[in-house]
Amino acid sequence: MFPHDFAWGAATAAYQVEGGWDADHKGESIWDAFCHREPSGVLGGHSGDVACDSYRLWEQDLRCVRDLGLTHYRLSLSWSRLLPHGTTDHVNQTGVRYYNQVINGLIACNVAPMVTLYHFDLPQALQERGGWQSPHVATLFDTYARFCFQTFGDRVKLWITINEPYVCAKLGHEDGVHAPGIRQPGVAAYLAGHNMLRAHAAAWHSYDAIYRSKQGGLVSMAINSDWAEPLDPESTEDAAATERYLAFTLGWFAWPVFVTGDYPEVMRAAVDGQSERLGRGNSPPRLPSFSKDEPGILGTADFFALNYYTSRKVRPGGGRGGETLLGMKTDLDAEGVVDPSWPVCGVPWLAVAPYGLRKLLKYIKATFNHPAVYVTENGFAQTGPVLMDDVQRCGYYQDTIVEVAKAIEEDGVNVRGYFAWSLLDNFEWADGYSARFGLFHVDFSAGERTRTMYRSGREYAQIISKHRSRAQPENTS
Ligand code: GBH
Repeated sequence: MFPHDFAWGAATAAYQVEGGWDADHKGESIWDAFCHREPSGVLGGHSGDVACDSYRLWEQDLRCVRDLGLTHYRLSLSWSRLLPHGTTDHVNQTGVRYYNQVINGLIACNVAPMVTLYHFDLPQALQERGGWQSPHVATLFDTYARFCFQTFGDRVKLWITINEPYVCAKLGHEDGVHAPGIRQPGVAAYLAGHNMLRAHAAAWHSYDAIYRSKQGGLVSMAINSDWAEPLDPESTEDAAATERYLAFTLGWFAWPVFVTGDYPEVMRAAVDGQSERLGRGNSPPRLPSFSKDEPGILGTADFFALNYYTSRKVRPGGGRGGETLLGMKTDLDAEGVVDPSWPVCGVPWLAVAPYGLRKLLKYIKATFNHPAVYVTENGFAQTGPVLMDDVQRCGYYQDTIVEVAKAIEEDGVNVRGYFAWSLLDNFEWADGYSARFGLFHVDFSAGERTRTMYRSGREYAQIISKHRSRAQPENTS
C-alpha cells in the first residue's frame, strides 16, 4: 500500500516542548514575551517555560521515537536559542550543542530528522525591530537559515523553513490570539504573510545556490489548510465562497510558490474589491505585490508540506453586505461550518473528517502540478480527564491513514510521508496545557515530566511496523 521508503513520523515544535526558556543564554522569543507579559492570553495563564522539559529530557524523547518505530522525526529549532538576539553577531554555542545532540541521537538510531527553522517563535529582539511586518526580516531569516544549513545540513536532509505562515500571520497579527498579539485587522496579517513568503524564498534560494550541491537535501514551507467544499453542492454562491476559502488559506502561500509567483487572483480581487468598497483605494494595496528586483517566489519548494486537521462546508458570510468593517473576515466573505455528522470533541475547531485529507491531496495534485507531498502534521486532541485508552484518537489516525493510502493508490498522489501531531502532549499555544495532542501522555505535574504511551501510540506503532521497510531509510545514509 505504501511506498517502501515512505516516511513514518511524528512532530513537535521547540516552544511547545523544550522549556528551558532562558537556560544557558537562550534569548527571549515572542512566545516567552507573550506568555510572560499577557498571561491572560493563554488559558490558565500557562507558558512554555518548562513544557515537556525536552531541553533537559531529550533522551526520553528519543526513547519515545524509538518505541513508536518512527523512520522520521520532525522537530523545530528555536531561533533565539541559537541566536539569542536573532543575528549571527552572537551565536549561543550551548544551543548548537543541544541540537547537535538531538540530531546525532536520531541518526544514531536510524531516524531521519525533518527540521523546521521557524515554528511561531521569533526572537523578541527582532519583534522590537518590527518583526514580520518589517521588510528586513526576510534578510535576517535568510541569515539564520544559512547558519542552520551550514551547521546542521550535513545531517539534515529535509527542511521546513516556516511552519504555517497562515497561522502566524492571522492569529498573530489579525486576531492577536498568538504572539506577538497584534490586532490590526485587514492590514498586518497580509504584510506579515508577505514577508514570510519573501523570507522563505530567500532561504530556499540560499540553499539552492550554496548548499544543495554538497548536502543534497530538500526545502519547503509547511502550509496548513482545511479541506473545504460548498455547503449546498447546487449553489454557485457556495461554490464561489469555497473557492475564496481555499484561496485565503492554502492558496495564499501555495499559489505564489507553486503556480504563479503571486497571490491567487480570487484573493487579490476580494481584498482589492473590499478596499474599494470601503473607500480606501488601492495604493498601496493591503495585499502587497512582490518586487521584480528580488529573487522570485515561484518554484521555491522541493516538495509540498501539508498540515491537515479538519474540513469545512462553506457558504458566503462575513457580513460584507453594507458592512464597513476592515478585516480578513469581510475580505473573505465566506464562512466554514461543520457538517453535523462530523464528531467534534476535544478542541472546538477540530471536527473529525478524515475523508477531507484525501480530497485535499487530490486537489493539491491537480492544482500544484503533481508535487511530492509530505503530510507534515495531522492529529487529534483530547481535553478534560485523561484517557490513556484514547479510542477516539485511535479511530482518527486509523481512518486518516486509510485516506492517505487511497490518495496514493486510487488517486495517484505522490505522498512521500506522514507525520502525526504530536509525539508528546505539549503546550498547545493559547489553549495552554488543556488540549493534549500527544501519542505519549506527559505528566505536567511531575518534575520529571513522565512520558507514557497512549493506546493511540501503540496502534500507530503497529501501523508503522506493518508498513515500514526493514531497509535503512534512504536519507539517513
Ligand atoms: C498546528 O496548527 C500547529 O502547527 C501546531 O503547533 C499545533 O500544536 C497543532 O496545529 C494543533 O493545534 O481557535 O478557531 O481560531 C493547526 C492549524 C489553524 C488549527 C488555526 C487551529 C485555530 C482555530 N490551526 N486554528 S480558532
